[in-house]
Amino acid sequence: MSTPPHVTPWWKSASVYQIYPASFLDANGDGTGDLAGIIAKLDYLKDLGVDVIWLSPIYRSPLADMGYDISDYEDIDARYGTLEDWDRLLEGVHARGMKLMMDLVVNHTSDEHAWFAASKSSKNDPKRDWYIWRPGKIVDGEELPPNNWESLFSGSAWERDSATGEYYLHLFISKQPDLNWDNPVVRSAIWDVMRFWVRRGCDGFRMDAINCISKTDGLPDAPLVDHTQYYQPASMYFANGPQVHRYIKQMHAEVLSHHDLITVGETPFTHEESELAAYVLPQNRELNMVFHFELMDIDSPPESQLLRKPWTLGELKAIVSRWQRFMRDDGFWNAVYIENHDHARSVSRFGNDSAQWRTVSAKMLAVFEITQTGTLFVYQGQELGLKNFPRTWGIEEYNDVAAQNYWNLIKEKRQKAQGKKDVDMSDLLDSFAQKARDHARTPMQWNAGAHGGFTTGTPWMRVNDDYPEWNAEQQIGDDTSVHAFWKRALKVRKAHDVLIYGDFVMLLETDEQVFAYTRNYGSTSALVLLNFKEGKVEVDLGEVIGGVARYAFVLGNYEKEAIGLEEKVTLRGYEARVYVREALLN
Ligand code: TEU
Repeated sequence: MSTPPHVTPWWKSASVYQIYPASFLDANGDGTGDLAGIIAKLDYLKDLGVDVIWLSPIYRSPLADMGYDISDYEDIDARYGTLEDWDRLLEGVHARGMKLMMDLVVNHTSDEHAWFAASKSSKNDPKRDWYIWRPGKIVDGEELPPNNWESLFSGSAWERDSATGEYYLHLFISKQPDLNWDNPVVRSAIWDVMRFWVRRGCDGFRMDAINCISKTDGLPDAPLVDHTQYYQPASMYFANGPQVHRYIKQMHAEVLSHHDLITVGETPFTHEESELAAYVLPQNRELNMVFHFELMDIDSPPESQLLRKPWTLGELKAIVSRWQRFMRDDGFWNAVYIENHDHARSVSRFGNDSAQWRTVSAKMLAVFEITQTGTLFVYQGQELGLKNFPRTWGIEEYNDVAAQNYWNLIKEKRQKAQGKKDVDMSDLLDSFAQKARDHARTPMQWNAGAHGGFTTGTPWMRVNDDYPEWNAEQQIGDDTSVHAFWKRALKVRKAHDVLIYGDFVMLLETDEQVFAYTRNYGSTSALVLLNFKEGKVEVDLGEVIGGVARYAFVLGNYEKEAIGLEEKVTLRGYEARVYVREALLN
């Protein structure tokens, strides 16, 4: 049994809800969601049990990567509203006892940011060194980019600027030039941006690609792994780089330490626990927690997150159990999530989105999340069991620059290899139908009206076809809905500290159908049983936990009323159950 932690900051027990503003609710009919739309739904969020709202970027942006390309950190994009709307939003959030967390995107800016315009204007501009500029490399008389790094969104990670003949680094698209964090003036400009929002009242930050801010000195060529092209994946030279912890410690000293904020770093390209421990362990004074990518990468082959590889429950169990137990006693704290704006819908990915199993498997995944230790993250629409849009939608429905660029790259390669324009791309559409980021970005389905009640205009992105029968209004009125279940599940989590803070003991380790674990906290234990498949399955608890006495039912996705616990339990398709037991004192 573990000892309760001495200090339990508020953000540990928080349920965070991520809003993707463009797709949440459009209040002014222009087809894009806005701050006024979010304000209109604050009661909906409060009623669900949300403690913290995380807003994906709403700053001024050309939206080349949906706002993760910021052209002014201290203003709201007109599509979303104004700074005054943001103040009203904050007021509404705080009035309901919730908190507001902003997305901090400071690995890069937009190429339309004034900082970059100055940087680009001349080699002698004082801001030249705010970004990462290098001359090209001459190989056999031909000019190549400074190194062979591949952009995360396909092609070279360098863009040549004809005015000065130099290249700038962009790990993401060319409209997202990387800031030069090695320049102390850049860092202090970033601390100022953070202070601006903290002063205005925000309660914390989700930090985009924060482990990518320090690049390896000399920017060496990446090893050759993809023989079909010149550009190579280079995360070993930009993820968790040499100065990253120095810079985040400085951020902590300059900004974070002066306030009571929630901070979560996004840390892609990293599966190694020890690597991430450095960001999170309290004595390091960096961040509260990070989003590790091991679970999100479970079904991706190395070449792209947009492709699919099969995964087993055994792999998922091993990943979850490792992170759940990792350095608990030293204060490592998890961020628990299975869905966000960069991934396909969890019910389609980890559950079963067929008509028969969608509701029950979405609820099972809710139990899976709320019974893990860590701060809980729910993505908009997850509380309704929203699923991927259908395979029948063509490539024109995929708006995301990641999907578009990857599609074009593969198409060009095929055209070249086959010597014809018309090439078969259906296999890639199969993959996209399962893995593209676009699935998470379709508009929220509020009701059965036109465009799911998301907008009175033309939505910036098509609403999933199922909105007439699958929407918030219909679910709120139905006690058996996914929404009603999430609401109950979030309450159950809050009522049982063992679910938030307890340790994690995996049972039935090699079972490929059932994920079962116990959690222990002080004198309380919880038992969690999750069937990840359609078929019924029997579990002999007598064998695994040596008896079921005094376990009380607290949550299940089949019946609402208590189901007693027998030593031999039969779990139905995608069934999930949670039991809690108080130890007998003496
Ligand atoms: O994502 C960082 C990231 O590396 C990935 O999750 C990325 O989406 C993936 O590699 C693409 O296939 C963050 C944001 O969450 C994402 O939306 C942005 O596009 C990206 O940074 C750039 O700001």
